[in-house]
Amino acid sequence: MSQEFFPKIGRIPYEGTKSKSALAFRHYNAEEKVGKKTMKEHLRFSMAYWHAMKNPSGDPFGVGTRLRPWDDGSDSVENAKRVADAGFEFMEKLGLEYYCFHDRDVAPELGDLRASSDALDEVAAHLKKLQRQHKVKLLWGTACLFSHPRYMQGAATSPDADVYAYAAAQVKKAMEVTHLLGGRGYVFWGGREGYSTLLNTNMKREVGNLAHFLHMAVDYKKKIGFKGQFFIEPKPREPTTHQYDSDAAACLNFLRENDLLKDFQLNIETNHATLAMHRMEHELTVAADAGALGSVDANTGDELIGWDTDQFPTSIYLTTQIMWQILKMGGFKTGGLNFDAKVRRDSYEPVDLFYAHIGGMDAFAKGLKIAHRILQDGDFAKFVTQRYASFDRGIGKTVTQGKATFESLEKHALANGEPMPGSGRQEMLENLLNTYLD
Ligand code: XLS
Ligand code: NI
Ligand code: NI
Repeated sequence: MSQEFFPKIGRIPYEGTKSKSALAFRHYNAEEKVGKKTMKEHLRFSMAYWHAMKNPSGDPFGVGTRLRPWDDGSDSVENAKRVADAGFEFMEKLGLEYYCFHDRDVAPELGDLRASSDALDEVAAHLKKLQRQHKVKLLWGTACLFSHPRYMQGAATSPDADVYAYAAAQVKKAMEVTHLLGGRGYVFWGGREGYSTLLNTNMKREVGNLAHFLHMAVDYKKKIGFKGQFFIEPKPREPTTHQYDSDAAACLNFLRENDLLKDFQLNIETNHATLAMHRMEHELTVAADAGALGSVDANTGDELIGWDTDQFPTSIYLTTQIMWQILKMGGFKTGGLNFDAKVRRDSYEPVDLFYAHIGGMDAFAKGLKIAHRILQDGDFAKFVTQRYASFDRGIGKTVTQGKATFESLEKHALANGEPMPGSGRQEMLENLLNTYLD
């Protein structure tokens, strides 16, 4: 290592729950087994390059506050490489095995497309070297199709064909780089894919163009032999008022309608679920039930603020529910837990980045252990099976098998008098869940 960016901080050790150190894990013990896999294999933690390395912590009312001695703010490739050096030192010290990036996080956007792509190639070669040196892998790559003014009215849903072409060129390059770096996946998040007023919008045309765009991406993926998984990341609004990928169900519908479901899974983010007025476990379940739960952007929102505050997840209740769904579907295959989260604006020192990730990793490690026990015990599964048992026998079974008719059900209803379902027992089940958190 030529230059050290976090000289006062060593590798973060696991010290167990008795530890009083703020720079140690209390639950995350990478090699410890939970069931058949190690914690590291279950959790597949990833650093979000844009938040950890590049975000200056500005807000709509104030400038950035963060001290980021690794970034001189210039557009040089030299600077981009130095930021990467800091990032990989950071990941190695935390034991983060994966990272995710947008093209414009890792390399500068320059005066024209050719120059930007060349810069990206140069930085990618450096990233490849760093991945080997630090034993870090790329979870997913993506293209930033939302910052530059050209994308103010959308990228793959822009009303302007030249902008659309530019976006395609950018995605093509970002896919090539993701492929070069052995990315496990590639994400499409459509922050500007949507509209703010129907007075100027042809929604059908925009959504149709988006479908064409994704089909071209699938074709190109095959052409270059990229084996990573494609993900769509739902979000209902912010920055755009009405985003087309508004929640898991809307994404699944779009994918099915456009014959794309076999090529895409979903990357579900907690704070986006909140903005869609769903609980995270709802979004995970909708995706998993369709066989399309791929990856998770691990963060959380503020209960009092209605936007994407991207906070680090520290609630064990939340991480338990997330890991419960992940274990239920048999664990991550290509996805992982990407900390799409940022430290608060007032947490401006580099060490705060460590505290934040340690907290998130520990919360998920604990959530994993609890979820594993819940599934082992099987009490919840037993309750739910029982609750629907009437569909496994008698008249219910004819419904399940698709053999019932309105006539047969009417006959049953007439013969059986007033029905009454069993208690839902919500409070008893909430109490039971709390016993696992003790
Ligand atoms: C923004 C999104 C974004 C994606 C990647 O809200 O979460 O960060 O994860 O483009
Ligand atoms: Ni995200
Ligand atoms: Ni987000």
